[in-house]
Amino acid sequence: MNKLSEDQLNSYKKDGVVFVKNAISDLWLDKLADGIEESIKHKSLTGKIISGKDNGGFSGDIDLWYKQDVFYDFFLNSPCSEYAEQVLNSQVVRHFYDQTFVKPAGCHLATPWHHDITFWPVDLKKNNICSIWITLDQVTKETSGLEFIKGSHLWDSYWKSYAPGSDALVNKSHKDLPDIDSLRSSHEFFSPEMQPGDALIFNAHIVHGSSSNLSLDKPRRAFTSRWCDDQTVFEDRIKTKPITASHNLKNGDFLSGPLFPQVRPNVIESELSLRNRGPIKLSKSKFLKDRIFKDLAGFFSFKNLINLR
Ligand SMILES: O=C(O)CCC(=O)C(=O)O
Repeated sequence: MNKLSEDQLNSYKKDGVVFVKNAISDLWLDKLADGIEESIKHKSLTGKIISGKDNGGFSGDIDLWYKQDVFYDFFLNSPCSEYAEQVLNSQVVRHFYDQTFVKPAGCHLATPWHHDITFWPVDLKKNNICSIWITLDQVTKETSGLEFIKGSHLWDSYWKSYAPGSDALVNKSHKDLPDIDSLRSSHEFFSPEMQPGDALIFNAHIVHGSSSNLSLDKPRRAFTSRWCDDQTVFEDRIKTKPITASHNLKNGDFLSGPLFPQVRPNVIESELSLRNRGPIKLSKSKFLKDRIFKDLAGFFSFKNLINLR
């Protein structure tokens, strides 16, 4: 068991974030690096949308495990599910999804202050989700290391969520975050210097962001895996992360099934059989249909992006 200390678990509870030195081995790091390189060359439809245009070379993708074996292997066999089990304080841990954030040297794109919970098709009150952000490169705040407002996971608000370079998932019914940078003296920030293989594990509600990559020679590659317990409830709201493969979940169901497989205390073979047969196919028509019915304006902004590429 990759055990977190009592102090680390207390930081997760109190601050909403915990730093884990050498969270994964060099072997996993090498595998992630290869996987990320491959994912940049062969972006999914959502990856193309997320990466956008004129974003200083920024590249991101989502649900990489659907088609790349290395990311499937990573969530099944890396220590991340063990970290998740401890911070979620749950015997049952499910893989929610994975995501990359790559800012090449000199990439001007910042990740705006945001919290993740409003991005996601889950009940805003019934979620126990953590993210594990792993850096593949040495980072400081200046080279786009992640920065957090300590304790902001306890703020009782739901904010508009901005992704780097895109406002496609901004739901106008949520509030604007206060201008964090002009109120720096009112908050306590956390942005550790990190080495390849170090991780930050954080709560779904914590406010975080990152600057552009000011390094002129080093890329900043990051990989996030996200994890939930068995009481997290599916709720498909407008402007939330699309689920691009077929599933049978209805609003009010617990997140489960082949797209959100249980990993701890054990895997459930019937949930893995879909992926074990080969890459999970994205359904472009389902993706576009979802967007049309859920959110007409959002559909047109996505469609324009797709057509432009
Ligand atoms: O890497 C970044 O800049 C953003 C990461 C992030 O927001 C996340 O993993 O939730």
